[in-house]
Amino acid sequence: HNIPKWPSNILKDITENCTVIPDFITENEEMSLLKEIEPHMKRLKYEKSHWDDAIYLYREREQRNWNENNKEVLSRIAKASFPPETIHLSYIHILDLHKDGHIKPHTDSIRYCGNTITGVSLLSDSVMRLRHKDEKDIYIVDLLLKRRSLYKLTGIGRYDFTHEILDQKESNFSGIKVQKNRRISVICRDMPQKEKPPEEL
Ligand code: AKG
Repeated sequence: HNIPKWPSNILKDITENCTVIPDFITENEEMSLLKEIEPHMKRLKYEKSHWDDAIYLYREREQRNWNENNKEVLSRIAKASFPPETIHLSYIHILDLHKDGHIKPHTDSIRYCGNTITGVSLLSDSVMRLRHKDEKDIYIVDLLLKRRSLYKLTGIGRYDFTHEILDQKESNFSGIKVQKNRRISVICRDMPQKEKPPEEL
């Protein structure tokens, strides 16, 4: 993490709740995931813009069924990221970002995502930038997402900060250029919190 002087409560929350585990999967596990992802993905065309205009040059799909090896990896991701008993979505979101693509600052809608977003990065390193929603040029954290690492966003990083993936020209971390190529992320989310039942009259 790359953090300027911040109020200690924000700093503590973001440091505890927005984490990256390097080498979360092995090269073999990365290959095994790609083998199951690529045949479907390569039939799709890269899109220039997303329905809410958050992503540039990407293709995506959701996958529910996986082979046994990959299932094991996916359950390790869930175990590392969600508190026990959390119900996470059974569809895994797979996002293929072109070398020249990027993801603009956004927060995931509470209609589709609960408290946690977690993802493993395949094929390329990249930089994820978190910006505070009200102080977007002051409270900024960059996370280096190395190939095969697992990131997790929860707490204020999920709700009070936007996240984005920098385009290749801007991809620097601690002053060092990060080579961003085509990147595939395998993303898990927990279920949105159920709405409170209406109060009885
Ligand atoms: C999201 O799921 O909201 C993202 O921005 C995905 C980030 C990623 O590619 O890992």
